[in-house]
Amino acid sequence: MSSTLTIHHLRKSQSERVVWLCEELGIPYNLECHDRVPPAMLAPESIRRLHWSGTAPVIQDGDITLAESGAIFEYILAKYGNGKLVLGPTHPKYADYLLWLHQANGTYMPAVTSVMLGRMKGDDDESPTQKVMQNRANANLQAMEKQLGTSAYLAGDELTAADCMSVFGLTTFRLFIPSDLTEYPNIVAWLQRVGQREAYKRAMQKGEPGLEPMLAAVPQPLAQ
Ligand SMILES: N[C@@H](CCC(=O)N[C@@H](CS)C(=O)NCC(=O)O)C(=O)O
Repeated sequence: MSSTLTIHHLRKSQSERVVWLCEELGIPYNLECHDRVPPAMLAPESIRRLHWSGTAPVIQDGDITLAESGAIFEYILAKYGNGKLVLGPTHPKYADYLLWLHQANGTYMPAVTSVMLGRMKGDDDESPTQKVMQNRANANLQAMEKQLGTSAYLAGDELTAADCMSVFGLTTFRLFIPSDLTEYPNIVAWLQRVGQREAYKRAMQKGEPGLEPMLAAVPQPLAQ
């Protein structure tokens, strides 16, 4: 089915989340995949031309070009979602939904990215700045582990957009900074549950053919 909505996906990046979101919603979209440019593995010119941010994801919809995962999620959910994957203010899990919808981009991924950049410039993991950021990421993991001990998904027993936003930070993101999730069995069970979803499988096959989804506690190979 033809669509005015185009997702620009940078391979091995957080833009896989938007592909997954659209597959869960069952809406038509066009997918354009872009490859990272070595050696720095940044976005190619084809992404930079689209939006001043120079980062993925970017979507185009008619005259609109939009970047920033959170903004893109809100746009797609409001415009095409028909209420799917969203919890409203009267729902008992509304606050959980909002927290986990924003936690990955607001805290977890920035903290892990900061640790990764610190390591790249040779900072000792025991340095105060590295420890602050590592502790922040760990607090997120501990809270997520606790939450997933109470329900199958982050905001109840049904998948919501909060899960679609959060999974990448625990899966493909580990290509860039390996981490062992053995201490977090509820998180690993949630990743496995996500991996069984047909929409997730389709999204990963379309966006990341050849990459085995990194759903295990210690996926192999981790480093690339
Ligand atoms: N806050 C932005 C971050 C986007 C971002 O940093 N995307 C990365 C992919 S994981 C990217 O495009 N990196 C390539 C580059 O910086 O050149 C969002 O959530 O969309």
